[in-house]
Amino acid sequence: MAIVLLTSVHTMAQKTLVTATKGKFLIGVAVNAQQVNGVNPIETELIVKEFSAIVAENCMKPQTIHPEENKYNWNDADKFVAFGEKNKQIVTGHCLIWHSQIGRWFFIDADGKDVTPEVLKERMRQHITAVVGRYKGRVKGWDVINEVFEDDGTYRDSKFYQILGKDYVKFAFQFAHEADPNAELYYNDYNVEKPAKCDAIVELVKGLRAEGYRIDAVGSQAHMHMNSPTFDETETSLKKIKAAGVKVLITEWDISILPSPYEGANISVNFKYSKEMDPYREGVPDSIQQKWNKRMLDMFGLFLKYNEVVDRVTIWGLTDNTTWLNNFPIRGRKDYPMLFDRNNQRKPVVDEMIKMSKI
Ligand code: 9MR
Repeated sequence: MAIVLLTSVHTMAQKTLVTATKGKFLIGVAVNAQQVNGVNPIETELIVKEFSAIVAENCMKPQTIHPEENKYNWNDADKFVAFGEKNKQIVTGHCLIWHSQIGRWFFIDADGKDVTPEVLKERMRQHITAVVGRYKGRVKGWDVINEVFEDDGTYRDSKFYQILGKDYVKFAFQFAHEADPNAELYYNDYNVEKPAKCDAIVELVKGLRAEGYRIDAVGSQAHMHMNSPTFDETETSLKKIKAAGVKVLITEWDISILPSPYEGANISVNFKYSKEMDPYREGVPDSIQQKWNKRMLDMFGLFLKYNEVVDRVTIWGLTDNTTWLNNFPIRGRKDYPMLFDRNNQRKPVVDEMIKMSKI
């Protein structure tokens, strides 16, 4: 009897979201450079055991991987891709073209003036060809372009847009496809739940597809707060993307438990620290924790409901220790948005998510 009991406890401990959601969607995690380098073996074990897909939190971004015109830093990105292969995880590349985290050199000539459209297009081609080409056949899909639109659906006034106009988006998809014709290609953005932004993305996707460009999915970053986006806004965005004929990827999911002065993920935004905005330094009160759990489960239930079109749900980080939200949009706070706590323990909400997944 005692043995049977032990076995069943052991089996229960083995259940993961990966197995529970099998056939529905992939469960991914963003891994940071320390994790890629295996600095903390407990974190490594969790990444391998609890997730079926990985994405690089930072090491493939233009500024990191291509800091100067003829200089590439492949070190961490190579390790990241090898890590996924070794552990039989699906590897996503993030991100090829983004207005942020990109060396200034990309847009200027030797005199510091904006380059011509031809030069910028050629730099995009070289960058994308080098990065996608290096991992050809090993990366399942790429966040080709990140954050093109403002929340009101207008084009972001980025250097790419200023120099090349809207066409920079097409160029990015074209070059990525040429570099690895078998790779999936994604459009990625935050606040996809905002109606005007979602509509703009859907229009873009339809236009690209009508012109014969490959685009497989819209990545909805899904950086969420306790009260926004609403459940209905989120569901509507999933429906709209589905209707556009592409898959949805939940690419950077987290729900901040802290009060926020800002809705969005534009990392140049920063607010001053105050104690009132950092209320849970000593721990999260039970009532708030329950509210967060419910919100996680509501959203996860929605992803499950749309699993026919949702291909992957990726959490933007592993533990509450390592989440970017401890420093955004206010530096030095204590947030609790991840599936694992500061002691690397799996939160009870994961068991609830596992139960929901089997229905
Ligand atoms: O989580 C990332 C953080 O560690 C970096 O400092 C930051 C700038 O590179 O980017 C964060 O990740 C962003 C992602 O690449 C794109 N969407 C918004 C994410 C959160 O800012």
